[in-house]
Amino acid sequence: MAEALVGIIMGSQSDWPTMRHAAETLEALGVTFETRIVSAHRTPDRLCDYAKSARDRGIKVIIAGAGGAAHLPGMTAAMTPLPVFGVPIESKALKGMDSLLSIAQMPGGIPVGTLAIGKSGAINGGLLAAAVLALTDPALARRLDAWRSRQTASVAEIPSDDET
Ligand code: RP5
Repeated sequence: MAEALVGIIMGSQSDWPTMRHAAETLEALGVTFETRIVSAHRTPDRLCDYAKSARDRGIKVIIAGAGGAAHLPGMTAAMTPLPVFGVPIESKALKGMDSLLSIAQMPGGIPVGTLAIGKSGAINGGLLAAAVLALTDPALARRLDAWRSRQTASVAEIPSDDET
């Protein structure tokens, strides 16, 4: 199997219904990825191992989804020089505002590219990771262009009464 270029990590199994949209986006673009549950709080040693080994294992970009006190993207970024994109998971209590602020408000020096809360953020995390890889992969750049063209073509000009 081809080596994974993108690491999709998440704090919990409960994040997967959101993070699978990042995986599906990468799959549609023909980008190899791996998925792991890595909790900053419950499995801190797994997080250290993952973040510290990612670059040497060939990973180029990490997409990290977490909810609530969402330390996973920031702690991952602290332990790897790879680009890290954070996806705030929509939490029950605060609708993901807690996740968003935890991920976005990094101190200067350790960047995390923060995406939208929930599904949109996961999709865009996949697209951003692909865009980074496309800088040095012309075939992927063409696939990304085609993906955008298909999206543009799918938008109707006139609204329809059809609810489906
Ligand atoms: C975070 O806590 C996870 O990223 C998840 O979004 C949230 C809740 O986790 P569970 O209690 O559902 O496992 O670490």
